[in-house]
Amino acid sequence: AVGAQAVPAEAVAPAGVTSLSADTSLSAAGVTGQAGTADEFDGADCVVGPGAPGTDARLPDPFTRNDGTRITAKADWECRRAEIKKHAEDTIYGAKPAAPQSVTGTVSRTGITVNVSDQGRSTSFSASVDLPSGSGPFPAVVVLGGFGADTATIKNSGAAVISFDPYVAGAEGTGRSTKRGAFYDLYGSSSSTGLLVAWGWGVSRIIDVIERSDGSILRTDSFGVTGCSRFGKGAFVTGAFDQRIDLTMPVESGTAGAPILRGVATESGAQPLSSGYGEQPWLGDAFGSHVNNPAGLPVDTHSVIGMIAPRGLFLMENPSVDWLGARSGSVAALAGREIYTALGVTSNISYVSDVADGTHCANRAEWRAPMQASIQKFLLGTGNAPGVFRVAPSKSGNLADWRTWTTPQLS
Ligand code: MCU
Repeated sequence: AVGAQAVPAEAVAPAGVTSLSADTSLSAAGVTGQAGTADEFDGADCVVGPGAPGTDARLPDPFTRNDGTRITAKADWECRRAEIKKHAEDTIYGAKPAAPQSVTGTVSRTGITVNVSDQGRSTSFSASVDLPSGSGPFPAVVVLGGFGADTATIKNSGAAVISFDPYVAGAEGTGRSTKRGAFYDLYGSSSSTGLLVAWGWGVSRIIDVIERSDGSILRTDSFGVTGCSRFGKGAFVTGAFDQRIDLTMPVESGTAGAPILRGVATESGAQPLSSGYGEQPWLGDAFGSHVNNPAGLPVDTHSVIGMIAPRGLFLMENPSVDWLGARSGSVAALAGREIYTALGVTSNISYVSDVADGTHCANRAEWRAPMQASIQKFLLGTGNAPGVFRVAPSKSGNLADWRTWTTPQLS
């Protein structure tokens, strides 16, 4: 097709094996938040020790390894993050499989097609593209779902919008053993992996196609993700599980999104864990045994924020709807910010919940400037990380109530 580029039908090298690019996850480029090449997830050569269940109603120490030692250097985060990822997969979300054997597709000015095969099974899906003004190539923000994301601000900031319907990757309304969508076409309808990882997997395959395109329309190295409500949960998990995403912007994600799971379990009016697990198969099947025992989780969402660190993160929450658990969201952000601080990039995380309009998924003026600054810094490489942290007084959690650990000075 005119304007479309075929992507070579080559197999994807396993993460950590490709020599295409240096690992920038904790390099200078990664720490300063510049867009750049990275693997889907680094840490393939880390030894992930056997983990133990959690034992505390407060947040586990993200800096203590599975073997009980504490990390001492920023460079240690890569392998600690790999341990956190394994725990998060095993107990909260379900596993995200290694990169599939083949991903091909096309990028045009209006759309992206994706064909994926793995272990003898194949599937395809597509997403639409809406370019900003200017000549490009442009960075792109993947918008999950059709509402609640400020696409005007994304485009005005100089990024393309990729609209992706997450339900093509993982449908809602199924049972846990009858899951449907492109992810489950490949990995089976009774896969124990929940929808949020399935949605993120879809975004990762879109990135595969862009990464291997000629880069004339969309940049091959600069990606963001956003979405509101259930798609805010999806944006959060998508960013955590793909380090090629330079900027993650979850909106009003609620239970199963950014708010600490230990917190929503007790926060007045917040969506209970049983509902977050049961309303849709968003979380992995394994979370079923933690619905009534969040203290037994070896990690919590502050550590999932640590999977995103040091990359750009802008969390947006709504204090007016109790169901959304914004107090637990503030604790996740405060605790997660300690990881950013330890890595020397405190301003790479922003959080804004002191918003006037209480309507769920409203387009809010308070979020525009930090969103624009985040896109400029993390996707275009201009200006400074916003480092905005504004918590609604009505839903302000106290980190000291939730931790016994201190934040290390990492070398
Ligand atoms: C906050 O996201 C969800 C919430 O978890 C659900 O309980 C509710 O039914 O839907 C919200 C949502 O996605 O709203 C658009």
